Amino acid sequence: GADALQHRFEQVVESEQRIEPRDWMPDGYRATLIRQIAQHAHSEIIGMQPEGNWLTRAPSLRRKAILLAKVQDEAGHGLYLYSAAETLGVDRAELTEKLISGRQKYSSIFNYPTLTFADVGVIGWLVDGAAICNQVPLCRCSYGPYARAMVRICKEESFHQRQGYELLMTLSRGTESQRRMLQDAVDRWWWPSLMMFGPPDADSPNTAQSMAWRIKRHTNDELRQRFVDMTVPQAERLGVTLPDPDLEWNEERGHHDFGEPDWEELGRVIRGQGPCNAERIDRRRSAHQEGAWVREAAAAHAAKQASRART
Ligand code: FAQ
Repeated sequence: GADALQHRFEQVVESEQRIEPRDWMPDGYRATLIRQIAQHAHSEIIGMQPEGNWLTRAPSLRRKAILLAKVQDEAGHGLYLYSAAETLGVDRAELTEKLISGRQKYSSIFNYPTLTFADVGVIGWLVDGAAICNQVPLCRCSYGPYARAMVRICKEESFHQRQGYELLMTLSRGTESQRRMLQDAVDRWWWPSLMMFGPPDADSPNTAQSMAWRIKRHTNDELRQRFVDMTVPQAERLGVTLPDPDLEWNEERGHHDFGEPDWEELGRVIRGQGPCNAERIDRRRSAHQEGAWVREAAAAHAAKQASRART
């Protein structure tokens, strides 16, 4: 009966085995995964825009090839994640519709503008760095298809992070104005990167249940702390200052103390009022409309193949 199913589900989760698409799962578990995986997929797809903005203006052929590869990887990540969501009984077309009508979220970070080429490096270093911190534990998520998608995605994110750091290392060895450009990009992206981890634990309605289901493996604040600790020595090596006067090593805790991000700002960006929200969604909507003929042609082709196979 229902109790036996619930019991078996809990046993699988508690023994660190994986829940698979055909297994019984509580409705709330399914809904939470659809919400998180869809939001994650949308983030990868919308996340192509800020860096894509610099593809035609990369300073060298080498930088252009690297950036092109990275942006294409993000498209791939979006597609694996939509496929993982589809194993839960939703349809990718429906998820896209929810994104472009503003009914599903994507990461706040992609609503900030990319003003200089240094932003490309800083996105790799900080944004992909934060993504790795958040996503490595998701490789142990209790839902099999999501956990497995994360393994490959994390490998590619590591390459993204390295390319960003290497770009910034080059800038840091450059001219005075290149070093200023680097510092300016760090100043603009630091706080939004900390906000990627979500609201503080006390204001995070979903964390407790998602941890109990072993979808999330750490709280938002735990991961944010891990990210700060990981990033500080890298900033030192780059010779940049992280724009937080309260940032300092706390010997007793064995971690860095740091200041409070502007949570009001995160709330505004999540509600759609960030600097680039409207532009990002407009761009996504028009790309979707411009692609309508491709979807129609693919569907017509598939129908023709299927009818040939029958005869
Ligand atoms: N932005 O209760 P919680 C990438 C929402 S990395 C927007 O703490 P939860 C790689 C949250 O959905 C970025 N919304 O929620 C890349 C919830 O609203 P809801 C994507 C946010 O789910 C790099 C409400 O606030 N990564 O794409 C944000 O337990 C470079 C309450 O929050 C992922 O999605 C935010 N920052 O924890 C690509 C990772 N924070 O849905 C291109 C997977 C919170 O109830 C270029 N996701 N909200 O209406 C997660 O780990 C979690 O979903 C969190 C949020 C940690 C993001």
